Parts: sequence; structure tokens; C-alpha cells
Amino acid sequence: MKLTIEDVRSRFIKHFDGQTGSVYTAPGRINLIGEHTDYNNGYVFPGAVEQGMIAEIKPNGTRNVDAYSIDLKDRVQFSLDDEKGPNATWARYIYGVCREMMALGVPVEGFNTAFAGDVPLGAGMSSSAALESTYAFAINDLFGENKIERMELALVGQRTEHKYIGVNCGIMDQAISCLGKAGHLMRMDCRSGEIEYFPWHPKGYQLVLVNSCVKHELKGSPYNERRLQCEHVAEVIAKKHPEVESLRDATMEMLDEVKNEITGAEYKRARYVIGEVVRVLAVCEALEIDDYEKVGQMMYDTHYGLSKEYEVSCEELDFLNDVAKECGVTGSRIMGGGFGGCTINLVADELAPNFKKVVVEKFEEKYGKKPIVIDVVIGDGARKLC
Ligand code: GAF
Repeated sequence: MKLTIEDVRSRFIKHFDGQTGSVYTAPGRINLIGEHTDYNNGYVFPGAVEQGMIAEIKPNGTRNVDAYSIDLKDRVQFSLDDEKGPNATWARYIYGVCREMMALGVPVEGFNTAFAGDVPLGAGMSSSAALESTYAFAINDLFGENKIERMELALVGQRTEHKYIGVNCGIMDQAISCLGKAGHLMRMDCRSGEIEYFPWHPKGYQLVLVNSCVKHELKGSPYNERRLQCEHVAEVIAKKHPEVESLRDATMEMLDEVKNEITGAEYKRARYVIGEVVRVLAVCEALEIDDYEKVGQMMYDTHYGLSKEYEVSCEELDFLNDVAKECGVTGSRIMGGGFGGCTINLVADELAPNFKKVVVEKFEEKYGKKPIVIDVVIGDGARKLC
């Protein structure tokens, strides 16, 4: 069920003695292609979704934040001036955003807040970026006269992940959550920050997510290790090719030249990334001429790479990918960081009803639980609701 302002407001009123405040939202995301390319300075091609976080906020005239998570039924208080911050992970996202906004010179004051989300947790749809972007946008509006640009707000969210959560993520999730546009995918060059919006009007096709419900969480996963492996390969290549600053600049030939100087695992990781950077650009070109077969093939290639080379898949996601192929789905792949979560599927309209039925039946038959099918609608980025 779609989360509404009223769902959040009623709890805010209950927990904060009948007060009301301002309400903000920021979305989760899908990503058509370009996975694990952001922290390699390559391209990504995400879109914001309709599901997101909604937060009500009211300044309270103190230096304290009093925060209530409606979904977790948990209330945490912290001081903006505390150097350490709260223990609860969900509250650390809010604390981190406050501290990073203060570091940018925003005169953040204490506030009462309640929030909830309808981005499925652990589905690889970036609920954490939605939370960070909601609060970054809100704080900018409430205390910062909206002086900070959206890309800078995205960087606040990314720094929050790095410094307060311990996930060394790239910029994709926060960027699309802050900068998404309804009906458009956003290609971003993660080195220059350059952005191009592509209208998403797939004639005769639709995007469908299938959530395996295998919980994905980047914290504590080998995500940071993958990033280090990529950076190490780039450093080794740079000794021979100083123009290579990150894997985005490398070619397969360069990689083969250093094959004996890196581990087998590093070789596979880099092979995947170098291929993926090229695939994003190829998908954008294919979209310009409505070549959805090509887009779909690239998605299957990405799945293969994420599963066999980057090794961030799991049995259930590979199974979902196989079922998609059997059902004639045009393109299918793991979406997001991996280690669980969703597949994203590009499906011809006439095949979609059958695919949605069969994928649920087959998955349930094999794993004893139903996956969740989500129709993708591309929505807007962070904004004030009222
Ligand atoms: C996660 C990260 F947060 C992103 O920065 C990105 O690396 C993604 O995994 C993989 O493409 O969502």
C-alpha cells in the first residue's frame, strides 16, 4: 500500500503532543544498468521510484533531535553537539546527515521528527539513500534557506554512509534520490557529475522488479572489499598506464597485461567493471533507437558478470534470472549492490501477466515463499510535501 502523508502525520501528532510540522519525502531507486560502476568513476543509469521515505519535522528550539521510526516503533534522542551519536543504525543516518549539514555551515537546530517508508527494506532499492536524502533536503529547507544544491545534498548522504555507517558506497543512490525526475532515467557520469535525463517511454515494454526477499544489507557485506579490489587493480594498471585513475579508464587489454600481478578474484572483478562501463553507454545508444532487444541482452550480460565475475549474486537471484529467460523476458538482472534483493526485468507488455504469475509460482515451489512483484513507475526526487 502506498504510504501517505496522513500515515506519518497521525503518528507525529500522537508522539509529539498534537503538534504538526513540515513533511518531506525522497525516493528509492531502480537502476537500468551500471552496477558497481559509480565508485569506479564510471556511468550509472538509475531512475527514482514512487516508493520512498516520508518524514514530518518540527524544530523544537533545543539542540536535541527527538526521532521516532514509525516502522520500527523505536524512539531515539540525540544531541546535535554529541561527537559520537546514537547507536541505533536508523538514527545514525539522521544524525550523520545533521552533522554533515552542520559541517557545510547550515545552522541546524534541534527538531522533533517521525518517519516511515514504503521502499522495501533490504531489497536493493536504496531505502537508506531515501532516508538520507529526505533529511538532507528537509534540513536544507528548514534551516539552510535552500542554499545547498541537490548534488551537494547527495554528497552529504554519501558521506553519512562512509563516516557514520561504514559503507563506502558510490554516489548513485543518493544522486538519483535527490535529482530524480518523473518519467525519466538519469545517466550520470560519476567522475564529472554530469547528468543527462532520458525520457523513459518504453513502447510495448515495462519494468518489473521481483524481490527475492533475501535480505540484502551492504553494512557487513563484502561490498567494501569489492571496492578495494577494484581500486587495487586500477593502481596496478596505473603503474604501466599513468592515465588510468580508476577502472573506468582501463581496457580489457590493459587488464590482461597485469593479469599476473593481481589475484584471480581481482581479475574477475575488474573484467566485470570494465565491461559494465561500456554496457551503460551501449544501452543509452540502443534506447535512442528503441532497440529494446539490445538493452535486454546487455541486462542479461550484466547479470552474468555480477553473478560469475563480481560474485554478488545468490542462488535465489540466479534462479529468478533463469525463470525470466524461460518466460521470454527481454532483459533481467540483479539490481543494486547484490547479495540478495531484487531482479529488474524488462518485459514485453504481452508477456508480463504470464511472467508475473509464473515467476511467483516457480519461486514458491522451489523456496517455499512468494517473491514480491513490483511494477516500476519512475517518480520524482526529494521534495517538500506540505
Ligand atoms: C549500492 C551502493 F550504495 C551504490 O553506490 C552502488 O555502488 C550500488 O550498490 C551498486 O551499483 O546500492
